Parts: sequence; C-alpha cells; structure tokens
Amino acid sequence: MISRRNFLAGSAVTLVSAAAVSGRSEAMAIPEAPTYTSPAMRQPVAPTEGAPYRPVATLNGWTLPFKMKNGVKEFHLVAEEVEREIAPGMIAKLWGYNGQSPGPTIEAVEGDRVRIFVTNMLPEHTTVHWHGMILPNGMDGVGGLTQPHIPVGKTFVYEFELTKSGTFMYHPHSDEMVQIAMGMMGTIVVHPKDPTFRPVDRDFVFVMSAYRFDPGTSLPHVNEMTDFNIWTFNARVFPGIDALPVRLGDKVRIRIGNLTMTNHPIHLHGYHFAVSCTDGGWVPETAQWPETTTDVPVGAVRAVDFVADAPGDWAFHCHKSHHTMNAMGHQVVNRIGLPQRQLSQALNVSAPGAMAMGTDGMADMGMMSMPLPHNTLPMMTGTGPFGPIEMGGMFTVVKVREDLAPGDYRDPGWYKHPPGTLAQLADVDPGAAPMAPAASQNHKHHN
Ligand SMILES: [Cu+2]
Repeated sequence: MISRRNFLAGSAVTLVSAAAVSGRSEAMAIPEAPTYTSPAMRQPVAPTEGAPYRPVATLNGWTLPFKMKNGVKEFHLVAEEVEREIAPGMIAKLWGYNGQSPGPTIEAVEGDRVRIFVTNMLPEHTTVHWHGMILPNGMDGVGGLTQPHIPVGKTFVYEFELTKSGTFMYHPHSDEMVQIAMGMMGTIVVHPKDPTFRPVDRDFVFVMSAYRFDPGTSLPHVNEMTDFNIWTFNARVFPGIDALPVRLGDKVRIRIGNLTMTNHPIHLHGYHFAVSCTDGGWVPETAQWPETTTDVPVGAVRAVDFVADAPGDWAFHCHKSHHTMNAMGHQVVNRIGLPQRQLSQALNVSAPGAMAMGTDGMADMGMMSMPLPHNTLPMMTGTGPFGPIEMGGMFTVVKVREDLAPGDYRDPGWYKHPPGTLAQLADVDPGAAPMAPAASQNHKHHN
C-alpha cells in the first residue's frame, strides 16, 4: 500500500535553500522532491497537467511527479543513501534517488521542455547523465567534461527539450563505477506526441542491476567486475519482483534497461514479441522480426511489444540460468551421478564436513530450509500452485487474465487451468513400453 506519509515524508528534508542552486546568478524556486520508500509498485498515475498519456507501470517502483511552471515540466531528483528491500528477508544499503534505488521513472511527452533539479545529498560529488537523450552538450551530465561535478549538498539544474520519444535511462557520470554499483539509476519514458503512434494498453518498465553481497551484509562490493550474486529487475529478485498483470487481448509493451556489467537474454514464455524500441529510438515495423528472447546489452534499452492473446501465468526471465538464482557459492563441485562411496571420498579430500551439491542435482535446495545468515536470501525460492518454483533473481510472471479491469495492476493470483489443459502424471503400465534404451544401443555408444 502507498503510504501518504511516506510519499510526503522526504519533501521537508530535501527542500534546499534557493541559495544552494548552482549555475544561476538569480535564485530559483525549487519544486518539492517527493519520496516513495515502499518496494511495492505505485499504481500508475495519469498526468493532471500537460498533454495526456497512458502512464507506465514501474516494477516495484514509481513515477516522479512533476510541476508545470510557465509551460516547463519541473522535476526534482535528490541523490541520497537509501535502504532497499531486495526481497522479503534482505535489506540493502544503496545509493539512489528520492527514497529508492532505482530512482523514480521520469515520464514526459515528446516536445516537452523539462527542467530537472538534482540535489546531491550523497557523501561525495555526483552528476546525472541522461542516457540516450538528444540534448545540448552542456546538459549531458559528464562530470569534468560537460559540467563541474555537483558538490555535496548542492543542487544543479538541467533543462532541455525532449526532441524524441522512446525509452531512456539516467545514471551518474561521476565516480561511475562506485555510484552505479551502489544502485544509482533510473528510467526515462518519453511518450510520443502523437497518441496514435504505437499505443499499448499495458506499458511496463524496469532497469536491471546486479550486486555482489557477502551473505549477511547489506553493502554491495563496488569493485566487483564479474562475480555478482544478486541479479535484479529494479533492485528486486524473485519472488520479490512484481508480477505483470495483463488483460487478455491487451497490447503490451515491456521496456527493459540494462545497467549491470553483462548482457541479459530476456525470455518470455507462451508468446513471440518484437523489439519495438531501443534507447536509440523506434525500430521501423519493416525491420522487426519475431523473437521469444532478446538480448539486452550492457548500457542499452530494449522495449518488446506483443498482443496478450493467450491466458495463463507465463514465465518472464533472464535466460542465463545463473541469473535466476540468488546468493550462492560459485565453487560448488558437480557431483551428479557420482557413486555414493566416491562422493564421500571426494568430500573428505576437498572440504571435510562441507555441504555439497547432491548426487541427484540441486533441486532439493529449493525446498530445504537451511539456516541462512542474517540478511541474505535462499539461492532459489518462490512457491507456486504446484510447489517450489526453484528460481530467484531475474524472474517474474506475466499474468494474462480475461477479467482484469483496465489500469488494474494488482496481482490476480495464480492461473486456474481449464480442464484438459494441464500436464499431469501419465498413468501408464511400466511394462507396456521400454523406459530405458536397449542394451545393444548402449553398447554402440561405447564403440
Ligand atoms: Cu541475465
């Protein structure tokens, strides 16, 4: 639930004196900086000023409200330390904007002039770079190159016209390795000026981030290059990631940004989609092709469009199977198929007393309630209507239902399969058909 207290709490704290504004000789009135600290999705809010648009739904996040001032849309971002629940059971200490990491989604319309105030409440300087946006060079936010870094406690103002619609991102260009690793990022959606240009009924957005946490700790290792263990959609992992509720027949768009250190092949079950937009702009329809997985490279956005004509609970996830896992040891030795006696010998040599991967796989770990250190997450988790889902990390579910109201993003629960449409235990006589390859075939393989 949205707490109005939470929503308003930050404004008093983050209102800065006009004297703190840099880059202007005259003082400017700075709009209040709302904050939102709940990890639950804030229901999309249609704009009350400016051109109308259908707002996007930010997974486990929200959109930053704006104030219209003499025809300019004014926003106020506050860079600050935040606490983010990665999933129930784990709180991370990150850096973000306006109470959250990632920061709020910024939404506006093509042709709008925007003025974005950025107040730096971090312990070090920062900037904001508007990734993918066409703007004057001095608004590009590259510390040292196009502007001085924003000192601690100061506010800078960025102002430019939104010359093209699409999906973009924002992040610091200032001690970037640390600040992005600490969670400083967000998404920008610029709606087309022409409301008939590729409209959709449901429009979801999130950015992917990755962290390495030592189990039991709440600060990510900012110097990590490769060995991450928390893979997120909008700084949440399954089962903490919002489902994507969709009404049967809806046109759906999912906009996916990547600010991790590796690529993510994002896969949707039950459908094919087309990449309609990148952070470079709209892909012409004649240049689109059907896919079920699209790779989202580092520092890029891919928006995928599809028509939700098949009801059900459809998995939506990164196809790198290590990215649908939570914190795990990466040194686990594969012992699948090892005879029990050899297993004990091997274990005694490598790590006496250690818990090893079982000889039948690791599925047991989804059900085992092993004692975990404080403030970490089971490696794979989440329970569905048929048992453990055995997933973590970058995994969620597109829930397509007949009976959703337009604009209702509440989780509709699990899908109820019509009779005769569900895989089930085959009730067969084991003697009726051979269940194992014949001995002669086995023999052939050895030659
Ligand atoms: Cu991935």
